[in-house]
Amino acid sequence: MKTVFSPLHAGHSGQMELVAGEIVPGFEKPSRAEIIKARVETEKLGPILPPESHDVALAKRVHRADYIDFLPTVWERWEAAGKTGSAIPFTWPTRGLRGDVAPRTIEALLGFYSFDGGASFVKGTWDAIKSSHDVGLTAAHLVKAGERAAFALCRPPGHHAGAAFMGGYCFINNAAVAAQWFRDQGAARVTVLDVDYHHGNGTQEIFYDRADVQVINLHGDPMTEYPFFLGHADERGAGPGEGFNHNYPMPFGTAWDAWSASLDDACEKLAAYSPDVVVVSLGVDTFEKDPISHFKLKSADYPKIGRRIAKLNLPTLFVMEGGYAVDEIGVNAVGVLTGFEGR
Ligand code: 6XA
Ligand code: ZN
Repeated sequence: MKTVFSPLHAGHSGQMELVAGEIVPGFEKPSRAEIIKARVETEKLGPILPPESHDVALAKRVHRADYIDFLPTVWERWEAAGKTGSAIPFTWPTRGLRGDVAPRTIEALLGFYSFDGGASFVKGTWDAIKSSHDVGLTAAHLVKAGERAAFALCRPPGHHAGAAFMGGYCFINNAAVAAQWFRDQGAARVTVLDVDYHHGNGTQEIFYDRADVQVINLHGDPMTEYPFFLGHADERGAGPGEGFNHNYPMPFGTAWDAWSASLDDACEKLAAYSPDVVVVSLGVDTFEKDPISHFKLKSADYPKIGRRIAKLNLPTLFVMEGGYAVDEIGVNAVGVLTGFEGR
């Protein structure tokens, strides 16, 4: 399997995040991608290719244009306002406030275009976002060209990013952009299968009222787990999309037996939908030692995930999302891919 990777991810480094009352160094750090890349090499998964540049007009197929146009301007506006450190949002247009009027200052716009204080900017952030977008689309091209599967080693991740907001380390929703691109290239139906520990609220929002992209999420129950405000089992899609969104919220402590039962059920729904291509939002923060998550999967479980997905026998794009147990992130993420390849 070919991997697409860009060194430009590394400029998104040293950013702070707001989490549960504290401003802390981001768990989403460059070593994550570097360790996965090193494991791709030692496991001889296949060639590692640089991304080709793709127009962000493709991202605007699933994101609002004004949101995508805002992202490259953040850091220069932040510096022009005399600020340093990390650009972190702090005020959000929740219920009872105006979410329809874009304010003018950078500190206000950060809140306007986000849902939490978890996606923050430093100087190299936009270049990393753009490279991650390019990585996802370049890998999608490989699958379109006939590869059975490809691995988009995206960083930053994407699945929390909605049509017009960032959050949870995510800016552009790489998996959603790729799914839409496959549709635009002629795929009749596409499934996004999200196995990250956290609910992919952005992907769900983007495709919620559509029947042409099935979205399936396995994740920590939002009653107790981030992102808290989406991801319940009764969210099944709306209008023409009714019945094409499937959520599998699971409690803290969930281990392989229960998790894989959800995966089996999800794969049955996926197979019944009969998509032309599958986009896997591949997070490995389901791991028992993940520092911010509460499932109990073991390293030996990840190849089993890959084998189950391979049984679908469909063209498959793997898009990297979360995973913060850095020492094991390479073993676990690449374990899914080697499992997919039957080894
Ligand atoms: C709160 C936790 C963000 C989780 C990000 C993630 N700052 N999403 O891994 O999949
Ligand atoms: Zn996650």
